[in-house]
Amino acid sequence: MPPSQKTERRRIGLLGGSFNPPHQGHREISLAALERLGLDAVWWLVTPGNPLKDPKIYADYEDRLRLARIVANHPDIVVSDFERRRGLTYTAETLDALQAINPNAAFVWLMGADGLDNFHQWKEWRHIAETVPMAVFNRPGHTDEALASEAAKELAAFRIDPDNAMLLSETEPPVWVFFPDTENPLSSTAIRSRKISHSLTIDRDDELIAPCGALAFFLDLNPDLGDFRADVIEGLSKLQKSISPKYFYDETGSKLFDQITELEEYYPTRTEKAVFLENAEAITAAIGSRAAIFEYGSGSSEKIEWLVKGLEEPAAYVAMDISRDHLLENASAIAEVLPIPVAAVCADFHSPIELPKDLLPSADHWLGYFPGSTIGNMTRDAAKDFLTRAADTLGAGAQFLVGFDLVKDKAVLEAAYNDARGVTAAFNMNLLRRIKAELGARLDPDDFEHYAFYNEDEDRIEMHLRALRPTVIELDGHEFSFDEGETLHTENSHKFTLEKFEALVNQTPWRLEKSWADEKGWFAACLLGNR
Ligand code: SAH
Ligand code: AVI
Repeated sequence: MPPSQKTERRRIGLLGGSFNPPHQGHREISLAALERLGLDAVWWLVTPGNPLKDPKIYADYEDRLRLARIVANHPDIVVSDFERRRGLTYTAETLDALQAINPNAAFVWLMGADGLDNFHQWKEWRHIAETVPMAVFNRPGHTDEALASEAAKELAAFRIDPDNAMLLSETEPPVWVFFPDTENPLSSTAIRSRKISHSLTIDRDDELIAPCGALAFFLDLNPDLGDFRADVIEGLSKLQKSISPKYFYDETGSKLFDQITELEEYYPTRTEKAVFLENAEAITAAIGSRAAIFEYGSGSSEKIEWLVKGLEEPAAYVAMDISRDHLLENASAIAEVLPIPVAAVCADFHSPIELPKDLLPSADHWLGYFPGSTIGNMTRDAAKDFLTRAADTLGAGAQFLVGFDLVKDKAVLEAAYNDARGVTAAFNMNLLRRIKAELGARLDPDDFEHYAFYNEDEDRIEMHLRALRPTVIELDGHEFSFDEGETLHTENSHKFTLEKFEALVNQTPWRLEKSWADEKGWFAACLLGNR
């Protein structure tokens, strides 16, 4: 084939591995490969399981893929599940399959130097070396071992100088290059075995902590795995059928909530924004310098910029939410914008959370941040427990900035939860869609309607799904029957007076330091101190 045609082939680097977890080291190797080998793209081949490793240590494959996409965070890095789709375990077979279906691609196999150490144990390693050019990138402490490894010695005659690396992808294998200057201190093994200080013991197999794209770290406490089914069955078995509002927030629900915040009728978001912006100076002055912010239920992280901008030397922002993909997407995006380290924690705020202190630069104190009146979605007892747990999480000397909705005219309240465009109804009905799609329940969403009203005795908006006619939800052999008009209670949204909020706070380790509200007295923000 003439050289001109050859250079038109797409040059693709292949980085194989379990990506358990993916980390900056994978990204560094890929970026170095793109630049030094003149590649068009790097494909990360996420292997379902490495036959040389114990299968029990693997995080869920979907989680590894998802996290890899976030960590890669680059238009020329493609995360691929090719090996899973093809049922392939060995690199030699994967390369044959890839070349067969991509005859016009010039593949290069990429490896960290640690990979070269035991390369001679890979199945058909000589076949691999004869099939594709290889590029090996130095990792700390591996230079000597890597170049002294059996495979390196046997292939020594085929090693080219890094100065000629641009030619590698077009050179007939066996051929390889070693880059001695691409060290990166992280490896998946080191991250998995790392104990995060005395304050955070990672002792459950399913917890995962990793540097993650633009994020300083991502801590996944796997909050919702497996509970949805049990919670739905338990909730539907009650006399007043009910389900926790935390199940609203899958990807669709989170997006619908974002739409709710922009509705004409839904006054809380814009009123809270006005309270924050009009009192920004007083609020940030009362918080003081070098606070590390921990936002509960951060959603789209829409309410953080004014705070970081106003605070004196803010130390870090940690976004926490139960909705994993939405959290990762939004925390990663805000990390590109904020001038401070940003991290993410996927957790249920009804469970204890310990913060990985040694992964953040030293901060003077934690500032809990809980805007949006999400605290109103908890019962009074749950709110009390939540505040008590938060005092524990954030530690002595912490502060807590909480936004909450105030009691007001019933018509204004009810309109906010019965918008004309039906977005709130869709948000409510999304729960039925989830129960049907994810749990395989038999139900007809058309048998239900959105129903929201203000319960004056309890100072709360209640949202329900009301049966329009007698109907049944079948799930796992259970039959949950609804009479006409019977409801599934899906959410409470409590409204407070300042006095009642302070009385609640006084039952917890927090004390009210300051409060602010808008002119109409529709929405308030309180700064609490943990003394
Ligand atoms: N703070 C944002 C979003 C509020 S919506 C704002 O003020 O606009 C409520 C958020 O809380 C959602 O992002 C939802 O995913 C999250 N959430 C709900 N229940 C949760 C739980 N039990 N644990 C953690 N996050 C939860
Ligand atoms: C997140 N939370 C404070 C919202 C609220 O107003 O209770 C959720 C919501 N439910 C219906 N509309 C908005």
